[in-house]
Amino acid sequence: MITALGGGVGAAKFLEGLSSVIESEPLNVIVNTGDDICLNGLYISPDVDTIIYRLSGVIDKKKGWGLEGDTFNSLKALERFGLHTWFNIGDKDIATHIYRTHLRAKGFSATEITSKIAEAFELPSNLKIIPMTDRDVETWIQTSEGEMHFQEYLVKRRMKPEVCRVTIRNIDHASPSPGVIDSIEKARAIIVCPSNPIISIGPILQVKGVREALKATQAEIIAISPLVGGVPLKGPADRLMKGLGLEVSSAQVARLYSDFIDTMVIDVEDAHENQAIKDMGLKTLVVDTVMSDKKKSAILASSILELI
Ligand code: FO1
Repeated sequence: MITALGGGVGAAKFLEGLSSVIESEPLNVIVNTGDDICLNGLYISPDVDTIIYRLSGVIDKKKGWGLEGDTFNSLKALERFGLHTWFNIGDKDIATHIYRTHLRAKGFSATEITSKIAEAFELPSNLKIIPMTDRDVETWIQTSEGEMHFQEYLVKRRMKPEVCRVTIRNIDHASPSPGVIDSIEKARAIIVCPSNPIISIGPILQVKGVREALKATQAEIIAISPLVGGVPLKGPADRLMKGLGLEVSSAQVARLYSDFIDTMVIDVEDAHENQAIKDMGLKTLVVDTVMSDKKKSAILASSILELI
């Protein structure tokens, strides 16, 4: 069994390649839920949905999130009622959020709901998507213009306000969901996807017992930097790292994980950081990490599997 930790567009792309090269070996994906938001009464779990949509082949490839060929008529119609319309929920995508909200009202947990959604999208049976916790947690960003939900910062405010602090609300009460610790303890390898270290991987590491389990596991742990040439290909990793007073580099990403990973994978454009990462006592792999298509993410996944 291989276990992956991730969230967002970069993780989904990498997992698409990984799932194509592992054949039928079980792959458990522990997914960030800090990006979750309740808008207009609907519960949305963007990272979980992005990974399910990508792995079941229905993702909007151009955007990297949402469903291929979706339209936005219902969103437009909501304007009449003065509801939130800044978060682009498509007409087909909304069905997933209605289903999640319906199941929550019936008392199902995030883990149960995620597995039902994955089943409905006919995810291959060796792939298991596990939300990091069944607790409701939310990532909030303190900025120069006040505190706001991460999605508001990312989508509504287009990452414009300056970041001062990141808080994962309710994380102190978050226990790992069933299967999380087991997936870490029993894996032959664990891959930290090329996801934002602050708001995608960071929340997973803050769930009670997860970091300790990663330190204790016998599994080989390999992390992939989401930075290429010192910048993220998508998203606010650089702004968040800078805002928290961290150097924006793959070496810094490695430093954030150095207490539990064995190997750091960095892009060829960041090869000059190789020695600094080795000096932390880590192994390194310097390869092309830009996943411009499924073939390239499969090549990246294969080169990582060769390390195991
Ligand atoms: N990202 C955007 O940049 N703009 C959007 O309007 C948007 C809507 C959206 C709806 C459903 C969903 O599952 C994801 C959506 N995303 C959108 C992506 C999401 O905000 C981010 O990719 C992740 O939360 C970052 O990890």
